[in-house]
Amino acid sequence: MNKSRPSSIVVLTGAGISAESGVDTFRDKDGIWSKVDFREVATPEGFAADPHKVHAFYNQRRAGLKGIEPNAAHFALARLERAFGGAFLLVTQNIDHLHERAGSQGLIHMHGELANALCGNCGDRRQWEGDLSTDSPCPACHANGYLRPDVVWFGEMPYQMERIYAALAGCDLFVAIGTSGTVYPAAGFIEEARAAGARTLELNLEPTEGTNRFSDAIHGKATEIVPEWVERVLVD
Ligand code: BJW
Repeated sequence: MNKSRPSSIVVLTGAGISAESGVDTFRDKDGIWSKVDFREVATPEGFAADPHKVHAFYNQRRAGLKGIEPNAAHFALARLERAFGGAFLLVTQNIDHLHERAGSQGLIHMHGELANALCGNCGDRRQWEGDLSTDSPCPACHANGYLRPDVVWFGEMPYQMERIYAALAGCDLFVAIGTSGTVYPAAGFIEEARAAGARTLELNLEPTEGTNRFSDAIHGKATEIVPEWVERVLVD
């Protein structure tokens, strides 16, 4: 295994990096999917069946964004992006804005952004801070009933996949942080990175089902292990 300083890093983050900021994860014991059926709120079919329920679910989570702050792990990744001399891509599955608020700049929100609305009629996408409802007219095409949260539901294609796969094909270090590795295509990124000959590292509270697929793993709270790892990369 090549332990020399990496020249191209791809970092994938999941809900666990925001957990210590007070954002719920999905599959932990008290996670979001233990309280709500994902088929009802996170699929196009669920939205078609009951848009009021889906809007209420995301309106509540959007309102919750106002009270949260980035934590030491978000700040550490922003510092890595600024201070690392090589190629760096941060890909997040999270729909919160904590990476940006910590100073990350070039990141990809592959599962969309909670603070954006998407029009299912004209494709307009724009920042949306308040509630969405079935009566909200699209500011671009003025059609009623088409606005939805700009998030990627099951069965939908995540964003910017070509750019992500290109970065994975050229990276020599892939790091997955705070993700259970159960949702594809993100769960398959490690195989892409391995096929490119990259070293792979899992940083998570506890071992995931896929831990053995990584060449290295460090387990603990993101606010502790991510800043420590970033400092090691930058001094190496
Ligand atoms: C800490 C911590 C601390 C806690 N410090 N760590 C069968 C086989 C293969 C694939 C499929 C299949 N059947 C269906 C599919 C495809 C499907 C899929 O993968 N399903 C699986 C569940 C099997 N995927 C899709 O549909 C995707 N699209 C797709 O495949 O497109 C191609 C296609 C298109 C058209 C037709 C067919 C195919 C889209 C997936 C969209 C996922 N969307 C969600 C909701 C987004 C909006 C919202 O937030 O409501 O995204 S689901 C949810 O899961 C959310 C997350 O981004 C995603 C990943 O969750 P994450 O981040 O990993 O969270 P957790 O909770 O699972 O894990 C948290 C981790 O943190 C844990 O490990 C903790 O230990 C750790 N942790 N505290 C460090 N303090």
